[in-house]
Amino acid sequence: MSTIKTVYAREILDSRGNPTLETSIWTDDGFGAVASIPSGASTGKYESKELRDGDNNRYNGMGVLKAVANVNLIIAKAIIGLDPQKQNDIDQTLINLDNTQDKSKLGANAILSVSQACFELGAACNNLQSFQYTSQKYGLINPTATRMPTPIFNLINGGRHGAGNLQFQEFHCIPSSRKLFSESLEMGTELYHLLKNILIEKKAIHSVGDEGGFAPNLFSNTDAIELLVEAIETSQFKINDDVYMGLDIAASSLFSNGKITITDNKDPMNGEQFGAFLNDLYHKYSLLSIEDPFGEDDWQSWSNFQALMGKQIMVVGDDLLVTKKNRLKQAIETNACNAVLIKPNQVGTISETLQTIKLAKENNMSVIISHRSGDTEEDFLADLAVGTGADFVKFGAPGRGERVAKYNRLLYIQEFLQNNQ
Ligand code: 2PG
Ligand code: MG
Repeated sequence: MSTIKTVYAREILDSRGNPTLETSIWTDDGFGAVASIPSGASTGKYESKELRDGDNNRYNGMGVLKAVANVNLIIAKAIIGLDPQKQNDIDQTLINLDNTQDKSKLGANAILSVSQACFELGAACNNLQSFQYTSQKYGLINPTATRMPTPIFNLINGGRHGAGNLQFQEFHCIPSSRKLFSESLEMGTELYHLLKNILIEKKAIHSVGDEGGFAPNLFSNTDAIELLVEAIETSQFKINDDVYMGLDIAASSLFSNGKITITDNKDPMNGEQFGAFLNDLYHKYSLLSIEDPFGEDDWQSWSNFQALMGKQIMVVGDDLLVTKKNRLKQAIETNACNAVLIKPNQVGTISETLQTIKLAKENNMSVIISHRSGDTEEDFLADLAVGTGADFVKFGAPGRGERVAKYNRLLYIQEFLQNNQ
């Protein structure tokens, strides 16, 4: 049996130029794994907390040297000698060591970097790739090249991710799940380039936001949807057949005193009015999914919306659920949504992430594995998505290194599966 011999964390940079952790773990018999951790901008109130130094003399207070020290000096001692394949034991050790509800003592960033590196190390010790290890260990699916997750491409970035004036955070193109992953990637990329040309022709801003999508200044959010329609209509693909559209409203950042103000409507709207507005958008554009249409505490609006729209579209809980099993349970009980966004750093360990995925699947909810707006060249999420049989992945636009690292990993996995079946 391999046991953990060395644990070493260091500070690296993420795609926004902010520090994050990279943790390497080795076994006594020479296996090793490295994991780096992303960071969100539109973070949910109920997420586990990343630990930042708050020292304004370094990286505007965003340094993670305290979290690094927590790994190297505290966590290392507790997990050296353990079997990296015992993921639940390792994660429980981390949870006990931290002993807070939101992992704020050691930092969810410190804890996840270790949890994820251990998971990848467990795969390495078995001479398996992480997606194979995931599917074998948790028995959620037997991956094949034709059962890969469908990519959700975030082609226009607004809200906290773009410097433009759009209130909605993300405008998605979603290929039909009939397509092979490689065909979907080709489609997403073709639409990405067409959209760029359209913006150039309109003399609009075509520089990109945090997730690689364009961040133009437009009159309204509906205009951004119209741009996606134009790109699709210019392409060889048929709208609502080959390709669909979706939105992440990220409404927690937009509602204030129970009302949302957007440039599409001259008056602020309450939850009910905004639900009706989104219903109209659905009828006009046949959207496939809408993420975070309401704030994370507005359970009633969520349930009303799910009752109204849940049969037609994916109602996706991100900030609402923060990848936590107890919040997902509440959503199931209150019928608040029918799809869950999974971001391991919202909860802080891989075991807890897998428990949430399992609960979602048991309740026939769609599962979407998601990056964060600040991310690294880490590609583990691609393996997690394939290994758990997730329905979708949301890894941003097909541009920028930290986004394509994950799409490229999916390409590799598809090819591997095609050649080994
Ligand atoms: C989201 C995410 C990722 P952030 O809201 O879905 O796209 O953004 O990482 O900023 O929370
Ligand atoms: Mg979101």
